[in-house]
Amino acid sequence: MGYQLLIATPSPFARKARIALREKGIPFEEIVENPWNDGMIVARRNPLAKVPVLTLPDGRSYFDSRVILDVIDTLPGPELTPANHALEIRQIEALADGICDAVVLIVLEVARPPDLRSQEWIARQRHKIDAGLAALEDALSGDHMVGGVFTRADIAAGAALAYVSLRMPDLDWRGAHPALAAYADRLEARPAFAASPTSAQPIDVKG
Ligand SMILES: N[C@@H](CCC(=O)N[C@@H](CS)C(=O)NCC(=O)O)C(=O)O
Repeated sequence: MGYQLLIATPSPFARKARIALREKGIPFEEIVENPWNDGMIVARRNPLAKVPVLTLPDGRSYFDSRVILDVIDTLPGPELTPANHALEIRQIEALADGICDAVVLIVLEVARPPDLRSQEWIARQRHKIDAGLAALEDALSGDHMVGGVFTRADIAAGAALAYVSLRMPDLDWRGAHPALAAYADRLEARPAFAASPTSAQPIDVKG
């Protein structure tokens, strides 16, 4: 068995791992799961039953995209977390992941029956997204987030920006942040991003 990655096609967290493996040139099997359904492989490899999960050729599995990117960074290929900028890179990754967390919370809230939906909660998450996007634009310097080179900060930022566009098409972040939009377009033109497209997948949240 080679490397296996459990993903969902919309998941920005899974997309980080898909892109990182491709940037490294590591061949892997991409297995599409629906973590919301019963009987999925993901629940046997991650007690939290969330994607992504990376399984190594020796059978060990790792979950949580940040841990998975740490594992991927130990593999041969270009370094994604250069040591001289590691903290700044991780800070941007946390920011990008936090934007995605807020988007997920809005998507789940909007899926609730209208009388159970909290507009205050949605507005609270929306504020985090707006502030997070502004902070990403502030961090941007030329073509990259940190250190003038491509790093996992760019992988996380690119995954987050595409996810905002997928889930919140009415949020005109491109109009509000044109430099960030041009940056996202440059990232999406990279072969590893283009080979790891994000797309909607039906979810059926029970309960
Ligand atoms: N912190 C985790 C978040 C992973 C996550 O939330 N994955 C979602 C898909 S975007 C999931 O599998 N959700 C299923 C569930 O919550 O049961 C990471 O970075 O990998």
